[in-house]
Amino acid sequence: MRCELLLGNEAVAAGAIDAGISGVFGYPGTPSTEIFETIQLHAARLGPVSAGGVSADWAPNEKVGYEEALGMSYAGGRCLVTMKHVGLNVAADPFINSALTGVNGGIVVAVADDPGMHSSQNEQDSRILADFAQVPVFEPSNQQEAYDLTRLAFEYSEEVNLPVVLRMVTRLSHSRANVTLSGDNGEVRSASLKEAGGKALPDPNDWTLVPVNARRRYQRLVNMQPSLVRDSEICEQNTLHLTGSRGVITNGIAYNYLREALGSAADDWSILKITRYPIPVGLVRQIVDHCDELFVVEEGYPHIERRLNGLLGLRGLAVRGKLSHDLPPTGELDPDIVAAALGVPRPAIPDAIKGLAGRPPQLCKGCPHADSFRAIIEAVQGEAHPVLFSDIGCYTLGVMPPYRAVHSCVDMGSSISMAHGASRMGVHPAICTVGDSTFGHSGMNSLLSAAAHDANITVFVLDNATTAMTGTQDSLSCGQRLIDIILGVGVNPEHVHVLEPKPQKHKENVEIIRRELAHRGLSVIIPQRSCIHVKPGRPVQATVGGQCSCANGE
Ligand SMILES: Cc1ncc(C[n+]2csc(CCOP(=O)(O)OP(=O)(O)O)c2C)c(N)n1
Ligand code: SF4
Repeated sequence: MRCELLLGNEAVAAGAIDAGISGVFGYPGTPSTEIFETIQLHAARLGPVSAGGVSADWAPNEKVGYEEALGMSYAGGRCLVTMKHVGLNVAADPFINSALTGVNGGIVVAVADDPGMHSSQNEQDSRILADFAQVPVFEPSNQQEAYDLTRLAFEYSEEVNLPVVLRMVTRLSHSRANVTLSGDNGEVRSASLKEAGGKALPDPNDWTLVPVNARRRYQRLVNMQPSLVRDSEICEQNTLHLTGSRGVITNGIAYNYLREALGSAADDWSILKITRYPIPVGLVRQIVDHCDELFVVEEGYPHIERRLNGLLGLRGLAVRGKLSHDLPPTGELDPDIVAAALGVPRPAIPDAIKGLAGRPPQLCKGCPHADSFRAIIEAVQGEAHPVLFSDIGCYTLGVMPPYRAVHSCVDMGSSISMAHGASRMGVHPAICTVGDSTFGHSGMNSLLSAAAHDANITVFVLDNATTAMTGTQDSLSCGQRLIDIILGVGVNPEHVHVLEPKPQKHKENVEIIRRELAHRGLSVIIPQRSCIHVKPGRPVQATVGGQCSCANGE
């Protein structure tokens, strides 16, 4: 046994290593990223997979990451898949279908939700997608549980032959607490590897989802649901404390807010803490029967509350929560909000954190995107209605003054397809800005379509040689490979240009952009300069057709 001060995300990583994973797969996204990065740090020490180590390479997107994990599971390895909540939308196809195939080596999908949208475009609740896929969810309320539940989730995944979702949220992912690890990484891990190892390949009929197999596998999934509910009811992680006639059903991090709000009065309240799903119906029934007044305090969507209310509500018992407007329907909870809803005195907030000044994000000084935006803005001057579609990355900050050069940001990879759609309505110039990592994530499919139809759009792939926004992880689609992809999907090389976004090159860059805006067809411009936080030595300047296409031929 040893004790370490860990982030929630680091605790998940430690749990996965100790559970004997052979691989971690995923795509960066706040607040999940440190899970993967922590395992990456240990991967070098653990050696190659063939020698009991861990494979830890970022995938180009969450769907690819999930499928790579599924392949490793097929071959008998335990895998952790990491992503932020919206990443699960991208991985939804293999995720939902893997509930039918089942797993061979255990799969745990660590998804970090972002209630309050600290760094996300929405605050969707991953429990809903897991419920949709009909797979179990484990939801830690603290760092120790993050470690313990990750290990347990691998065992349960193999026991029920299903992927298990581990739902994290920002506050848990990014706060630290002491975690007791079950021993020296090496010995616990080898025991887990032994337990997990030696699996025969599965029956191909179970993994080939043609209708005759898929119907059988879906029936298996549906038939399993009552036993999954029973497991939730009898597991020791779902705890029921019955005492007073006022009760609360709560989940994950919200349990901490509840404890803080109630303080020593917590002992007088009946509390059901749900840590494992499907919802433990029997435990819910007990607290409902016991209480005269029932609150549901849950972080995320009113998932449990909706189930309780059903269509008509519980007979004779008003359920108070988000749906009844006792708690706010959006944003994060906190002890103060919970105390107000329960009608108990509010916990005192230390003065030090009151009135902290906000720090709106902005492009770093010297950022290559700033020079790209300056050139684009000048080039479109004189155009009646330029529309500047954009995407998700540091460059989305081009929405702020002085640039105001971002008119849309919806989901990763959307800028090219949206520009393409708008061009079909006659919008000109239809411009889009997309980063190199986002391009590799899903933008390149959109470019394939734009190239096939020679869409009248001007695409800027802003190559800063990294996935900057999430902490400068490697990008799989920068430098020469980026250009090869662009040419490979069929964009006319005459309308592909590499620029150096620098003040000294501003004038010539503006000229090239103007020329391409005048072209009634597809152009791709690649402003290429490393993010200032990328270490020298990462990908070098690349060229179209082996020769730089900048106006001065450099
Ligand atoms: C589906 C999905 N996955 C992950 C993220 C997190 N995320 C936001 S931007 C980004 C990548 C940014 O890299 P790039 O496009 O190269 O732009 P840069 O930040 O380097 O300018 C990622 C991974 C997200 N918002 N949505
Ligand atoms: S991290 Fe890099 S890409 Fe992002 S704003 Fe700063 S310099 Fe620009």
